Amino acid sequence: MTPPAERLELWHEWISTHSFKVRIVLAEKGLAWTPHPISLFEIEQRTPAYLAINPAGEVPTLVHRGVKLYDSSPIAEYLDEVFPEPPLMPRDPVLRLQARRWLKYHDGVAHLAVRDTSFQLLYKPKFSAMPRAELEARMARLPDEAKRKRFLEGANPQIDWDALVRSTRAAEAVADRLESALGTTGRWLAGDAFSLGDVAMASFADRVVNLGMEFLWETRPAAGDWARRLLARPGVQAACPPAGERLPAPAADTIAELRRRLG
Ligand SMILES: N[C@@H](CCC(=O)N[C@@H](CS)C(=O)NCC(=O)O)C(=O)O
Repeated sequence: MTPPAERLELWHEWISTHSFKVRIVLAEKGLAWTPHPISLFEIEQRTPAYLAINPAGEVPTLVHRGVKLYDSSPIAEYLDEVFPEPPLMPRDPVLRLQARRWLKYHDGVAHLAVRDTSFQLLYKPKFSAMPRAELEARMARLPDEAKRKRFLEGANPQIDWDALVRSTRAAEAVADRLESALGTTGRWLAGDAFSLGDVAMASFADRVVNLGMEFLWETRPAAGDWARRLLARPGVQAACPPAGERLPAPAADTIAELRRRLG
């Protein structure tokens, strides 16, 4: 039996893109972990019990050897250092740099494109189905005013088409970057071996499917091929949200209308 300090305890949300990254690393390395699900819809990230674990009120948090570890990209690198097999960082320093750049790009850019498209197409139907008073009571627990305001817009079930087109254009730019990189980096994003660079961008590939936006790959065949190979990996599959945790995909006519507006 694993001694308690050696156990990997993960506070996570199934549909959180940052949590997904850590779950993939755990699965690719065949590591067992103890799940502590945090519902972001219930704003459980702001309960006193969770703030005692992660004062920033974000998921994921990994606890290992009595240490609380924060921020998904540094956590992914930590796991790769402490559990080196199979390695998820290339040996070549230039390829290592590339893998780190994808981690940074995900957290700073790709994640935002996914967040904003998801808000319009996946979260709004869920938020707007909630009684307004309940939504307000939940959002009041968020200290960040901009975030609170953004989520309260979810009370309106109508898609904000300008916002959706803008965020889909941002997703197109991410897809362009994947396409041009895959023409030069090799089979994966940082060389010929699967690495943390691919782990970083896996949530983008996964969310494209959930959003019904596979049309992004139509003119970007290398990126589409990469996304399909990535999502077929057993480690990535094991890390994916179970069906019951996913938000329903948008209707086909919503995607058709989006494509019409994208031109
Ligand atoms: N820097 C953190 C960011 C994590 C993050 O933004 N998590 C989101 C879910 S994907 C979250 O917990 N949001 C809740 C909130 O901000 O209230 C990381 O890389 O892990």
